[in-house]
Amino acid sequence: MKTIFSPDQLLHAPTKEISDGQLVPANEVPSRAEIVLAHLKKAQFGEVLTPNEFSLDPILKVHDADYVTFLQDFWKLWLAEGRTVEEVFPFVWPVHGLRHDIVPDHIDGKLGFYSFDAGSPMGEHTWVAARKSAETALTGAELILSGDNSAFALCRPPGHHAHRRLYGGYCFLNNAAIAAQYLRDQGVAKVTVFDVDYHHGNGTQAIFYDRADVQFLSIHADPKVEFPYYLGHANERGLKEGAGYNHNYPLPHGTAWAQWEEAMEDACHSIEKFAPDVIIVSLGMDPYENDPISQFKLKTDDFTKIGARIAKLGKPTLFVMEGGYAVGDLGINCTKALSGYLDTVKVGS
Ligand code: OKP
Ligand code: ZN
Repeated sequence: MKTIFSPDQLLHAPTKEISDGQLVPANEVPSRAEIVLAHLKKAQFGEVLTPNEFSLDPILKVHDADYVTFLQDFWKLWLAEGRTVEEVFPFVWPVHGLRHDIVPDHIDGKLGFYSFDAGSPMGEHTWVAARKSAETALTGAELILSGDNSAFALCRPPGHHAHRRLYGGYCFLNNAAIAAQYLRDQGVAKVTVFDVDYHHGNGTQAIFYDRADVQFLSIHADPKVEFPYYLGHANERGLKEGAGYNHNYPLPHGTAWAQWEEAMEDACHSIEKFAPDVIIVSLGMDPYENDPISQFKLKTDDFTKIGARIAKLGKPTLFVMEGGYAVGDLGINCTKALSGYLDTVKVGS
């Protein structure tokens, strides 16, 4: 299995985030990607390619043009306002009853307009890194189109929380959604996005909510008690043509393998029924028992089992990295998921 990664993805390097009422050290840091890369190399997992270059078109198929322009320009606007702080945070949002139809000119108004949390630091290089991260996913999609049975897009920053016109949850561009849409536009009829990150993939869900050509399934902590709080409930089943193509598995804090696996089995049956041509896995390693921001209890070997079950679905599969913040164990957990997949595919064929 080939891995795709660009060193430019390391340029987004937040040092702190807002959480629990204070500035705390950032969780979504460059070393996450570096440790995954190091472990894949150590396991002699396969070739590591840098992403191909793409025009903005495949990104603009998923994200609104004004949002992409904002991501490209916010740093300039921040500096123009005389700000010297290197990390950019919103602090006011157009929530219930406030207007959504006029985009403010001021940087602080724009930041709140285009975000849904205060926990996603941005800086000078965030756009470059996010764009490369999306191109890493797109290159993975190209590998699948050219006949590879699987690929690993080592995306960072992650993507699954980003909506068409909103950033949040450390995510700016929805890498998995951009890859899914690209596959569709290249003639792949049916795509499944299976999100195993600890957090609900609210952005991916929202992007495909009214569509029957992209199925979305997510196993995650119950939004009643976990970020992103306002999406990810079991009764969100899709709208219009998309009705029945969205599946959420909210699970309680403390969930360990047996309960997680039960949800995965159900999800896999829905995937089998949908019969996608390609599966994209939003691969978060944060259901891990030692993850600093998660309250699930998966163990390192459980990631092998996740990979193996996905392999049994028997479809070309693009793994797109999402979360996972126990940096010390992130490389091994990720390698376990991917080799669990690959070892099972090999035995099967
Ligand atoms: C991104 B991904 C913890 C605050 C956590 C946001 C979490 C974003 C997770 N006190 N804030 O899904 O792994
Ligand atoms: Zn997560």
